[in-house]
Amino acid sequence: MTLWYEPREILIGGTWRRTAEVLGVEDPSTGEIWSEIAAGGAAEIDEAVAAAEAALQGDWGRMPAFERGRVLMAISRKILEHTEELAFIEARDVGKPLKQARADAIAMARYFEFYAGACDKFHGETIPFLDGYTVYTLREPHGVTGHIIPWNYPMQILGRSVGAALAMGNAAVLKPAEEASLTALAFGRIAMAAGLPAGALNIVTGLGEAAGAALSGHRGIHHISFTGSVPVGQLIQAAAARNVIPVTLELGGKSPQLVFEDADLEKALPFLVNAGIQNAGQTCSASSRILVHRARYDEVVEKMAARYAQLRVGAALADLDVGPVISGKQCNMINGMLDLGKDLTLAGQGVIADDAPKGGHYVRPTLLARVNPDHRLAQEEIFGPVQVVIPFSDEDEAVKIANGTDFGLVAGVWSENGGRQMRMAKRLRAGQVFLNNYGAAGGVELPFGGIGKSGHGREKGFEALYGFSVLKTVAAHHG
Ligand code: TXE
Repeated sequence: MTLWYEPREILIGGTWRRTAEVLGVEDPSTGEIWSEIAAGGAAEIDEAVAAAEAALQGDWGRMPAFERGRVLMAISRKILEHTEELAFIEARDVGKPLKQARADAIAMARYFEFYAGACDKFHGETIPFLDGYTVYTLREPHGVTGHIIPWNYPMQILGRSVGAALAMGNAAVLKPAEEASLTALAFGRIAMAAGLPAGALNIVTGLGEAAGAALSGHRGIHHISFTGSVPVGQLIQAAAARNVIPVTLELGGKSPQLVFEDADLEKALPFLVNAGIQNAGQTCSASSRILVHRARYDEVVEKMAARYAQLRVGAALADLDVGPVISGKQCNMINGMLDLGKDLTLAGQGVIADDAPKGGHYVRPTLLARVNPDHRLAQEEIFGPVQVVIPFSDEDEAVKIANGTDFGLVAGVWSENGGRQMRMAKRLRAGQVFLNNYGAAGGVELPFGGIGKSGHGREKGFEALYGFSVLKTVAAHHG
């Protein structure tokens, strides 16, 4: 394994450079510091924004759409050439099992492939108007786009956000999460080697309060996309309001899966559990609430509990079912939430492997039954491998419980009744509804985003291109 990147460097205007200060990076599997990143701040963000603006005025801004597509496609291919290295780095940095990290690298390549093909196929239109006029619209980039991404899926979120922004011809400034910046930096090397012009992508690592705040409040950016916590999302939206720029927020959720009495349980079961424990539950679209019709309630709890008993937790490179959570802070937060559930029915738990390193941040996957829908564990995002199972009696009650949180990101429905599927799809408050599946295999084509405190704006798919471009109307009077 060659670690072919230098994590203490940031990328500005096509040049890699160091900062005066560095930050230690912890391996969540061991609790040891295994790397360092540059601690960028306001000065580096200023330079990155200026470099992005210069790229828009230069080679990148003048590049024809089809050539942008070729560059994005070259990036996609290079990511695939480095899948194993990227997966290794991500597994150590985030703590996710190697197979999940590998899937994330492949998904990042797929985003660039998808958006490569879209570059020269997304355009304006002509509008019939008065005699003597020709009216048409132009789809243009916003200009400089800011991207603040979290640590749970660094590669996937980079792919969906930066991929779509570059496809529309924006120049991006990316601020990865301080906990897990290394694959973003490795991606920077890949993008430059694939021929992305200098300044089209700039990467500044550093703390959220420093580099992140400087980027979101910068007067030189024209759009900001953010994935992370609700409180920081509120700060980002306030900063965007001051500069009157558009903002895309993806802030997590409390996503339910509804299991009706006619559900095909054998098909549903793997999805019910996996959607709660994947990436140790640190997934914005994690299904942390399982709502089950009373007629099948005991059966579902029993079968889910049996799966939980088989779950093995260990170091990322041991590649078990579940890895550690990202940090001691996150671990304490999850355990604090679990303390609130001491009076609830503990239905099932996974097992921490004997050889899991002692300093790692391990949490036993936990299934809690007979939870009141108003309980804090059924209302607040836990962001750990914890699921609650709630009973319901009919469709109306199921919808009331499902829609009864501040969030609205994803919902899943398990039923063999076609009419019910359609009714649920309409009544559930969520940005994505999955019928007899959950997550639709992570498809990059599927628009994604939330309602309520889950945020607003849509990423992924063709829909993201609307968000990362602006429409100009041209009306020519020619007699
Ligand atoms: O998020 P933060 P944290 C939720 C989840 C988790 C909680 C806390 O519930 O337990 O948030 O996680 C940058 N100005 N999600 O503390 O702080 C930061 O550097 C500008 C859900 O990690 O929101 C990082 O790059 N930027 C979620 C990014 O924001 C700032 C994914 C996310 O960090 C900033 C992650 C500031 N003042 C957490 N402060 C999801 N939707 O999937 C921090 N940042």
